[in-house]
Amino acid sequence: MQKLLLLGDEAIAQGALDAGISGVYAYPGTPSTEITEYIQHSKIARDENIHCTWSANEKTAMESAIGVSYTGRRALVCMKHVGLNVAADPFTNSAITGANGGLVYLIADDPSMHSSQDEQDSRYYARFAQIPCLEPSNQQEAYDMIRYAFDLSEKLHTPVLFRVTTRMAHSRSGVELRERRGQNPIKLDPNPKRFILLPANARKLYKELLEKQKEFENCALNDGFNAYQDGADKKLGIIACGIGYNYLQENYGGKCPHPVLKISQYPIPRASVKKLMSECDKVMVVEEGYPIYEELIRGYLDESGKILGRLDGTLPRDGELNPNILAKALGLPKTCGEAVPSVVVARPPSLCVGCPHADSYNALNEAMKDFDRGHVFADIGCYTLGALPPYNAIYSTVDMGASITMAKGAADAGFTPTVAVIGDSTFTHSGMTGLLDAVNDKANITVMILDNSTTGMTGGQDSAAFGKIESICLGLGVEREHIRVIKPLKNHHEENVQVIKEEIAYQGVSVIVPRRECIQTAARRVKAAAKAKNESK
Ligand SMILES: Cc1ncc(C[n+]2csc(CCOP(=O)(O)OP(=O)(O)O)c2C)c(N)n1
Ligand code: SF4
Repeated sequence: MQKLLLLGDEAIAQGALDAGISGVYAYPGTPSTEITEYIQHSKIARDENIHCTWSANEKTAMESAIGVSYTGRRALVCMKHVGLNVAADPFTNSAITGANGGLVYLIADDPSMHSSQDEQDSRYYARFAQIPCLEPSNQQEAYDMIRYAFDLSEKLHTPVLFRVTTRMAHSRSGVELRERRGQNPIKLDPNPKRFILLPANARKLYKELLEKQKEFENCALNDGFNAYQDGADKKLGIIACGIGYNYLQENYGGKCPHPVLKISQYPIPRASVKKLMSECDKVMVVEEGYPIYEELIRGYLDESGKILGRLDGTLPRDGELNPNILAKALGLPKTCGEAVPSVVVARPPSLCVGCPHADSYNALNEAMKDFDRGHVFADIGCYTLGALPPYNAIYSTVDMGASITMAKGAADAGFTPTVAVIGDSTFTHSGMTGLLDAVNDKANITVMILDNSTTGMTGGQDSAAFGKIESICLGLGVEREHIRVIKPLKNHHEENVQVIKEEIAYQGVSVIVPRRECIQTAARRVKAAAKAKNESK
C-alpha cells in the first residue's frame, strides 16, 4: 500500500477522495483551507469530475452538499469553526432530514485562537443537533476515519460532524492509503418526504432522530475508533478525547499505566464511562476545547472531587492542550522540548509592503481627519490590520459581514457619518444582505468594498465577487452615481480623498470600490502563467 507524508488536512482530503466523494463544498478558513485546496489540485478530482470550486459562504456550501446527498452521492463540506455559525440553519435542519448519500461536515476548530475571533468547540453543535461526531487522534486515523464517517452517515442516514483542531490539521505524519472506491450512483431516498420539512413531516423525522440516538451511542461503544484500554494503576483513569489521546501516548511512550478510555466518536459511550468511573479512584478528562464531556460526566451536583480536568484547574480552562501541559497535570516530567527561543525580535503583523489596502487606508484617514474616532466599522480580512499602527483606521471587527450592518445600526442611532470597510470576498460571503437592509432603510452610510480580486487573508483563493461588485450593488438598489470605483495607489491619493469626502457627505447609501489586485496574488498569477508558458514550449 502507498504511504504518503501528509498534513492532517491532506490526509482528510485524500481519505475523502479514496472514499468516493462526488464533491467538496467549502469556504476558506484556517485551519480547514488545505483540505479543499488539496482536492482542487488532485488528479483524481480532475479525472473523476469531482466538484471542488469554492462556495460563496459556508451556508451555501452546506446546502449544496445536502443537495448532493439528496441524490444519493457523497459530499464533504469544509469550514472553520465560526463558519458553522453561518451554516447553523442548514446544519441543524439537516440533522432532522437525515442524509441519503454520505454527508460529512468537516469543522476545524482553533483553540488558542491562532487565527480566529473565538475558540468555540464544534462538538457542542453535534450535541445540539444530536448527530454523531468523530474526532481523530492522529493523521492516519483522520484518513481512515473519513471513510468510516461516510459509511456511518449512509448506514444511519445522518450527517456526521468530523471535528479537527489546529495541530491535527496542520501537522504532518506518514499515512498509509487504502484502495480507492468509486462514487455512488444517483439513487433517491426511498422516503419521498425526508427532505420536506413541513411541520407534519418534521415532527415524524425528529422522533426518528431521537430514536436513532441509542444506535449512535451503540456505534460509539462497539465500532472501531473508541477503545477501553486497561491499566494496572487504578488510582487514576483517563478519558482521552481526540488529539488528547495522542498527547497521552507521547507522555507515556505508548505505555500508560492507568486505564484509558479513548474517545474518537461521540455521543460518548456511557457504559465505558461507567466502567472507568467504577474501577478508578479518580478520573481525568483530557479534551481539546471546552470541558463539555467533563461537565456532563460531573453533572451539576457532583462535588466529590473524583473528576479532574479543565473545570477544577487540573488542566487550563482555555487554550489548546499540548503534551507538556498534560505532563504537568499527570505529575510527569516534560516530554517535549521548550519552545525554541526566538532569534528575531517579535513584531506585530502588518500589511505587505505595496498592499492596496494601505493606500485605501491612507486616503480614508485623510478624508476622516475632521471627525472624532469611532466612525469606521470594518470586517474580517487582511484589511483588519488597519486597526493597528500606523493606520489606526478602524474601530470594529466582529464577524464576517458585520461592518455594513454595524455601520447601519450606528447611523440609525444618529452617530454619523459612518463608514463600513469590507473585502470583496467578505462582501459576497455575508455583506450583500446588510447592504440591502441599508438601501431599504435609506441608511446614511458609506461602504468601501476593498476589491483586491482575491480572498487574501486565507492565502489567495478565488473570490466569488470577482467582476460582479458594481452590478451586485446596482441590483441591490444603490444609486448608480453613488457607486464609485477608485485606484488605491499613491499617485491617486488626492483624487481618492476627494471621492471619499464626497460620498461621506452624501446623505444616503454610497459604495466606493478601491480596486487593485493583492500583490501576493498578482505575483503567484505571474509565476503560474510563466510556468504554463514554459511547459507549453
Ligand atoms: C465565518 C467565517 N468564515 C471564514 C473565515 C476566514 N476568513 C477570514 S477573512 C476571510 C476573507 C478575506 O477575504 P476578503 O474579504 O476578500 O479580504 P482580504 O483578506 O482579501 O483583504 C476569510 C475567508 C472567518 N473568519 N469567518
Ligand atoms: S496578502 Fe495581499 S491583501 Fe493581504 S496584506 Fe498582503 S498584499 Fe495585502
